[in-house]
Amino acid sequence: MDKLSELQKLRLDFKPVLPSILKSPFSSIKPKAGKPTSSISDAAKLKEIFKYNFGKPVVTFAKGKNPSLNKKILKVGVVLSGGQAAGGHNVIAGLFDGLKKANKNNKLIGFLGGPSGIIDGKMVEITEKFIAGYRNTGGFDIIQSGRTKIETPEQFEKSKRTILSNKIDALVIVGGDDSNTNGAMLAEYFAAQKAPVQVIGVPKTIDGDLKNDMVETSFGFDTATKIYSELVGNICRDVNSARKYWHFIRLMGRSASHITLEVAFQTQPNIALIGEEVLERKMTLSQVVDTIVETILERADEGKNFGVCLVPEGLIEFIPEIKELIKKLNDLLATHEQQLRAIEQIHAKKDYVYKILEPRLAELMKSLPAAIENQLILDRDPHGNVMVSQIETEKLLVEMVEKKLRDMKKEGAFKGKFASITHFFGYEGRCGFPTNFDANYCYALGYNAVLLIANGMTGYMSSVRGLTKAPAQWIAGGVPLTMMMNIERRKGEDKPVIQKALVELDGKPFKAWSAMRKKLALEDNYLFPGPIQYYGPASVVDATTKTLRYERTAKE
Ligand code: FBP
Repeated sequence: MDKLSELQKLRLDFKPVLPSILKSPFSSIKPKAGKPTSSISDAAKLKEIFKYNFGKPVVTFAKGKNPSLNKKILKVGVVLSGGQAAGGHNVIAGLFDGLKKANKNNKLIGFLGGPSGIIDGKMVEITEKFIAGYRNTGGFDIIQSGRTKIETPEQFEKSKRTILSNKIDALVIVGGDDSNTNGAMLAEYFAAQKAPVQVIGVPKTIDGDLKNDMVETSFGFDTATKIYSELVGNICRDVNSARKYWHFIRLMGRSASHITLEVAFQTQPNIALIGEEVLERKMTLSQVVDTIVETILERADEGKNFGVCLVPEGLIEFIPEIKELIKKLNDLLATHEQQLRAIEQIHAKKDYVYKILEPRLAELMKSLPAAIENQLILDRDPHGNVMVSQIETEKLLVEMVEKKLRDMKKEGAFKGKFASITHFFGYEGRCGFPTNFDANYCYALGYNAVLLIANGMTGYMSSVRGLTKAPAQWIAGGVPLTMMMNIERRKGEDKPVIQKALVELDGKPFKAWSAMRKKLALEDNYLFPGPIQYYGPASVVDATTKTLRYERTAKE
């Protein structure tokens, strides 16, 4: 039996390229601080909550003598939090190599199974031998992940105990917006408790919704969108060959439609719905269905009873009437948690929910297919988010499109045929071998986090920028977590959170898509990106996402 595939063996030897600035000895890299920062909004409230960490400056590393570098031996803990994203293992490899470069006696500890590993004190020391088998590989299996939120005073206290009793100097939290929000809370807690523990975040999520000027993309987005693009491209070719089905493909990405937009650029399907546009235009569910039907009819008129429609998994949350329903359900599920937990049968749970909802919203809920109703009242994740990956929006849309076309057929308004196939591409995009981009980016993020720690920073996110350039030219530094925050309603309460970056309708990527979509709806200009390539010409193996190229060329 083989232990490793040929590609596995080859990828272990890939040497990530560090930004040039990070290659110097640490004592020759100086942090340059910018001006004090604020938050996205709600500055006064956030200043009150984050008394110790609010307003810190953005930091960029530059060449120069650094006499204030912390030379003491460091013990750093790392945790992988939330959904998997390709490159997590390289963050750990970058951390490990950075720590050993600073001092061979430095230690890296991995908390097992996500944040619960910190609470429960479950950990493992990461050694050269241990990390060797994981370099440049996908997945989070080196120390696994989890979605526990460190929330209650007891959990904060237990986390502090684990960290102090193990003499850990700094904690690196690799996570998305919610996990990094948790990181900001921990940094503040440690500061308030006078516990000498630094907290540094690393931007992870395939969803691509943790980004701003200083954090150009989260890791994993590049690999996930390339994997989905290969699959969608293959379906486009099948569609174009068989010419008999409409494929409705739901793509992961939580609330934001960045993944769908990027896959649309890479494959040029006939329809790509963008949740943020649906919200902005306040489109009802039946209006969304109408726009799909319009394209189906136009294509049928040309004898094309086939096509590809991309559906972002978060679409359902953006349809105003359903958004209102979900918002209400979020509050009610939190306030009636115990009562609902005591009810076992799903139909009884639904009856209970109908009674506590306003009649108008109860009627709306009853009008949805039973499966969708059930999915809407599923438990929220520990951060209070609806688990949109469990809601089969593509099936809801197909059901409604079919009904509309049946009615039109009876009236003689539709003469074509409609046969559909639904898909959901989600989990298959999260653990592939990281692209060269993600392998380099993650390694740099981990390595850079060590520099932030050695320079005494806390409450910062590791930031590596200038990503459309070659890795050697990337800029490294840190961005204060509070700078990305605002106050939002979660589980029925106002909470400080890192704001999700949604698709901006006046941004270059969306504008580029809206300029091309009319033509793509009718013509069949499908693109077939094929599988990720790791070896070959730079135009193929090092290509960043189109989203990043559109966004950064708009700004540079
Ligand atoms: P993160 O935000 O934690 O990175 O999660 C990303 C994601 O893959 C979403 O796209 C998806 O909706 C969700 O995780 C699925 O969660 P789970 O893995 O708990 O089923």
